[in-house]
Amino acid sequence: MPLTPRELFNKALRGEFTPRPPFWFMRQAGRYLPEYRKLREGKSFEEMLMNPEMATEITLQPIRRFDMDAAIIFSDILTPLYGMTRGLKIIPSKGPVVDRPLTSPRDVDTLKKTTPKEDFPYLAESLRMVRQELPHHALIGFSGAPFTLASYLIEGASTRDALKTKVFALKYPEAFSRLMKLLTDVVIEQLLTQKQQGVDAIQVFDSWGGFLPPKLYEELVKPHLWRIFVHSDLKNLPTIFYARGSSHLLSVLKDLPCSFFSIDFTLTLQDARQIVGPNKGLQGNLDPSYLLSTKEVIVKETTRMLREGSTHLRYIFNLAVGINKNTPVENVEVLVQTIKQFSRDESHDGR
Ligand code: 1CP
Repeated sequence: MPLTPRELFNKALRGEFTPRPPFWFMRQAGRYLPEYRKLREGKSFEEMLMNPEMATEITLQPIRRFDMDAAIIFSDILTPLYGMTRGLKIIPSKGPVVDRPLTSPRDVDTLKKTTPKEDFPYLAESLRMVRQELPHHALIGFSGAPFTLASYLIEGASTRDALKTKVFALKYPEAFSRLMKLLTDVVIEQLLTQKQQGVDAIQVFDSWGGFLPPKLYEELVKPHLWRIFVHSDLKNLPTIFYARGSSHLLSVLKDLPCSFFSIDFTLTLQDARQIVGPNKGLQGNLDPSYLLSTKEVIVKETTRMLREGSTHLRYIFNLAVGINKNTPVENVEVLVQTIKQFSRDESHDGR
């Protein structure tokens, strides 16, 4: 009997032999899919996010089309922030915007600690519905990392450099630490809720963590991540940590007690492996720009990467950053077929 996608995914999480590496794509649900754009017409992002039937449909769309091994729940890293701050909205041409960003230590005290049960019950309900519809695919839950969430609250929008966040942390270390503690509590509860709904793994996204130099990352961020990953109720759940633009941070991150690191395109899988050692899993790291090129280029680079990654058993194929919204779906199909046809050499001595 061939393995189900869920079995394949879980075997790779445990470091067991699989005929090929499992795969999913960051931002696999969303704007490059015509069926997503159709459903999105005339609705706000929040209307879709907060409606479990719609969130379930959007989560399933890429699986129906491409049969990835894992689905990632359609939600957002900003979900716990809606009840926490005023006027958070996603504006289609601009991204997230917060009405009153944090500018002083006292502003931290105005934040309300949100809980999944009271403030975003739709997340658990969406997961319950997806889990029911998709028993044979892996399901991934996720949250933003505390630093990235802090940056949205302080910058008030997407950031090019996290400058305001860094200055806030340097000028007001005590208030910043309070903010990070609060966000860490919120993240932990969000992850526990997702675990209760039977997710196979969770991924924590530190999308703006790469703006910090190693020393600041180690002092200001790492202790909070540590608290997440050693939480007694999260310990037996596989955890994937992703910090975008973070090759300079990997030697600081390497002993974090997570199971996998998701690697962006600022280093090769081989170099990442050298840094993190043999016992951590790696996920990544095709630059999604390839998907806007040609079939031949996609097949060639994907095959090369599959060979590079799958010398080791704890490997999940993924993109380096989220899929671009202008990606032709035919090119994603080429990528998917290339991965599905790949066969790991049975005789390899990967660990
Ligand atoms: O149609 C639209 O306009 C909405 C676009 C969209 C989508 C599809 C947003 C708004 N969020 C999402 C879903 C989403 N976001 C998922 C689940 C779907 C999937 O991956 O298939 C996930 C995992 C996220 C995670 C997310 N949201 C991150 C981390 C990932 C990364 O790329 O680093 C970040 C930074 C966000 C914030 C966010 N949400 C949406 C926007 C436009 C943004 C801003 C991104 C930015 O600040 O550049």
